[in-house]
Amino acid sequence: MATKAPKDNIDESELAVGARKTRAVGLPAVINSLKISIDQMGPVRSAQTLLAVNQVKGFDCMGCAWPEGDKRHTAEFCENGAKAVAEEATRRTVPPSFFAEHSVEDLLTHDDYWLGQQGRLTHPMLLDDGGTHYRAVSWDEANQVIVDELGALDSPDEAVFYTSGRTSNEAAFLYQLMVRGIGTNNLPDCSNMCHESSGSALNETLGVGKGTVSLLDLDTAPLIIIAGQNPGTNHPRMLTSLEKAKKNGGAIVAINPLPEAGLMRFENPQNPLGLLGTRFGGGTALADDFLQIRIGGDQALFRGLGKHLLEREEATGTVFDHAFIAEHTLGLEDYLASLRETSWDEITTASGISKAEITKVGDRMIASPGTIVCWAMGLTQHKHSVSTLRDVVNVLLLQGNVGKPGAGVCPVRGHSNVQGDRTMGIFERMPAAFHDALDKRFRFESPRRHGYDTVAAIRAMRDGTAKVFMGMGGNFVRATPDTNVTERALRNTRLTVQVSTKLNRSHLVTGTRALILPALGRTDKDTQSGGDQRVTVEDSMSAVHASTGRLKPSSSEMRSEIAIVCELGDRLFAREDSPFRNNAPQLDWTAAQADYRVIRRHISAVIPGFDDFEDRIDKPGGFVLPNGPRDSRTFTTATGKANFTANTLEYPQVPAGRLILQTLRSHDQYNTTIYGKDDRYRGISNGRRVVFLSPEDIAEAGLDDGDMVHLVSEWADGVERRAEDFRVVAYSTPKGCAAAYYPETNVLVPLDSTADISGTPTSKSVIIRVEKAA
Ligand SMILES: Nc1nc2c(c(=O)[nH]1)N[C@H]1C(S)=C(S)[C@@H](COP(=O)(O)OP(=O)(O)OC[C@H]3O[C@@H](n4cnc5c(=O)[nH]c(N)nc54)[C@H](O)[C@@H]3O)O[C@H]1N2
Ligand SMILES: Nc1nc2c(c(=O)[nH]1)N[C@H]1C(S)=C(S)[C@@H](COP(=O)(O)OP(=O)(O)OC[C@H]3O[C@@H](n4cnc5c(=O)[nH]c(N)nc54)[C@H](O)[C@@H]3O)O[C@H]1N2
Ligand SMILES: [Mo]
Repeated sequence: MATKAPKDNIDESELAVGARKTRAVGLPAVINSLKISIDQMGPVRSAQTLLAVNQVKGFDCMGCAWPEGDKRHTAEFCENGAKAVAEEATRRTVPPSFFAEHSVEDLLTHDDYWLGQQGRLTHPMLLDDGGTHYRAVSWDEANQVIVDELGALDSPDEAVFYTSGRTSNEAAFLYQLMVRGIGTNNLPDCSNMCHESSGSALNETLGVGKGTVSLLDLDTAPLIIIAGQNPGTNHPRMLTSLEKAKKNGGAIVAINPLPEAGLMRFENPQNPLGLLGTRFGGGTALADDFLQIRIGGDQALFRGLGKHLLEREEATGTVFDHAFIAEHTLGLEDYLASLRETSWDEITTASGISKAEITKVGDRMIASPGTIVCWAMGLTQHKHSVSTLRDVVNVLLLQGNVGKPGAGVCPVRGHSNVQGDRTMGIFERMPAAFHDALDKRFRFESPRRHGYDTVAAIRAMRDGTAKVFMGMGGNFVRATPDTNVTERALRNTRLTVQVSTKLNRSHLVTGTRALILPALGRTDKDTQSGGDQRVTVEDSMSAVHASTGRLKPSSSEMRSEIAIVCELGDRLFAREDSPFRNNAPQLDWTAAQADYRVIRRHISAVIPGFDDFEDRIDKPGGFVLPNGPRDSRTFTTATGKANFTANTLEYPQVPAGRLILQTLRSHDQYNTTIYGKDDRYRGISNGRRVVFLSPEDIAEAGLDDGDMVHLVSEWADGVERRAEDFRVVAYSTPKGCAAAYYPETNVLVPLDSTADISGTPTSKSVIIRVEKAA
């Protein structure tokens, strides 16, 4: 079957470009979220659902991983959380009749927006070998297909099991157990494309792959540096914390190539003055300093901050926290040598930021009793992301900014349970201690060879060494890099299985056979034979709490992710004819499905920090997992100390006439789910195929604002990757630095262009040239 670009059905003739906004939230946000909610759910269901978001007895918002405060507002959600909820709780459905009407080939001509708008998946659907349409099947038949294909593999490593970060702790725990029971660690996840670089850098330097701050630290921080993150769109509830920090006298520094509205000024819709703010020009000014950095220049910038701290320390002797350094760290001298070797010239060239601006921020750090650095994809999706983040940690360690109030590292997570999924063992290379505990509890031998991460999984499918793909949520084909290569890779498999809530392109780019398994989401009531169930999630600050859905599912054929895994587990391991009976994990899958408390007891036994799990999630707000650096300045690294590191300074080298492109999110999307075609804060409406360029670059390329262009990515393998028909938008971004939306531009990200050590695709640094469309 030929791959038709979904572009065929895209009409962007109404695309309009208006003024960029200089502030976030306020009244338009409330109106926009209500409109989308009522369109999708109707007024009654909207009120029912939105009032239960993030409430103690309600469900956890699947919009992002930002934590909830102790005192909850009646409406503890944000515009984009409301959109995420509406997207899931929609009354629209995609029943079997829909698939009878639309062939797969027909569906392939529609874009992500159209596909997502069709509604919730309601029945297990099978695409037969050579079939043109999906047809409804029973759960029994669907499971049999999976069991047969897995049973027929020459090695369990020929199967790949992806996870997206919405999966609950309970589902994730059983899913990894099932996969390891089959005999493989091929557990790639969305984290491989997201915060893997953070985990790599933090584990090595601090001994935990997670953040070391609490919400209280953030609210009371004297200085917050936010690098490579757009909280106004992607973590709107973080703005409430930033507003509190400002009111408490804290300062904020934003480091970003773009002047993102949410970093500049905030009007809180949960505060009456915030609502009025839009009309009266009020709200809270957020960033005290905005450093408009070149894409990929952050390592140099943090090197500059370290260099300034060193120079002031040498002059005054009062900058470093000598007691902390002596007691808790190793490697200072090598790091200081790397600072001395780096010239200010190189720092300013690489970052595009003047020495005066850098030293001003450095002086803020020197004057501040504590500093928090927050970051997201702008720091993690570059070739040199791990060394960039090591240099972030270095600067913080100089002043002992870990494990004291108002200080620390804050990698701001994406998916609402991506951090919890990792805690539960969704990782292709878990440490030996985890395997030991798992093996002991379930009396089997889990495989110890490392599995594939996301990029390795694509290579294996492309090369024919992986033959079965299963996705627990997510939209693998659209989220991953090098779209054409990835599509070929999936088409090369024997079976693709997608456990999903909504229709997406991963259901259409399939193996020889394909299954869609319709799952319950966070908002749905989950009733099993043991009664109504709740699940748990872990937020960005390591707080674990319960989530209970309340809406009646749109179809009785939908199943919880846990039920799906348990049923499969039972078939794979526990029956007379089960293909993986030898060395099967000893678990009563049926009992686990009936009552999720059983699963939580297993989790308590295997994973540290989950003692008295059930009791502790009865408490409002749940409980916080132990964190050595935060709680007691304990660093369980290889050396037993927090490690300074000496890194080679890197930054993107862009050939003449070329630009560096970052691929980012609009305000109306959730990763590959497109809620609408506006990007309000950046002034875009009714379209997504835009490329933001600096006025200087537009002039140099002989283009005009509004021209249509093709984006061509150039990479070491000599392959030209093209994304066509984008409209040029003149925008405030450093010269040489372009921006366009993901996932339309994933086709430009080469599969083999990955971050050193973490393997994350370099989605924020793609070298391109811009061709004027004929
Ligand atoms: N509404 C909504 N919420 C979401 C998501 C969503 O799609 N929609 N996605 C969720 C997920 S999975 C994630 S991971 C997070 C993502 O949250 P973000 O990381 O905020 O998402 P991006 O849109 O990728 O934005 C990256 C930011 O980094 C900046 N940037 C790009 N390159 C550089 C650089 O080299 N240096 C610096 N300093 N900055 C740079 C960009 O200008 C942009 O502001 O959000 C989560 N929340
Ligand atoms: N170019 C570029 N590529 C990127 C990025 C980038 O910035 N630039 N960002 C990367 C990042 S940070 C991430 S996290 C990945 C995201 O990658 P994914 O997590 O794979 O993608 P999503 O778009 O979040 O997945 C959406 C789909 O998940 C399903 N879904 C939603 N809720 C549920 C649920 O509760 N259960 C189940 N079973 N299914 C559900 C729906 O069917 C929906 O279509 O993309 C990465 N790709
Ligand atoms: Mo993410």
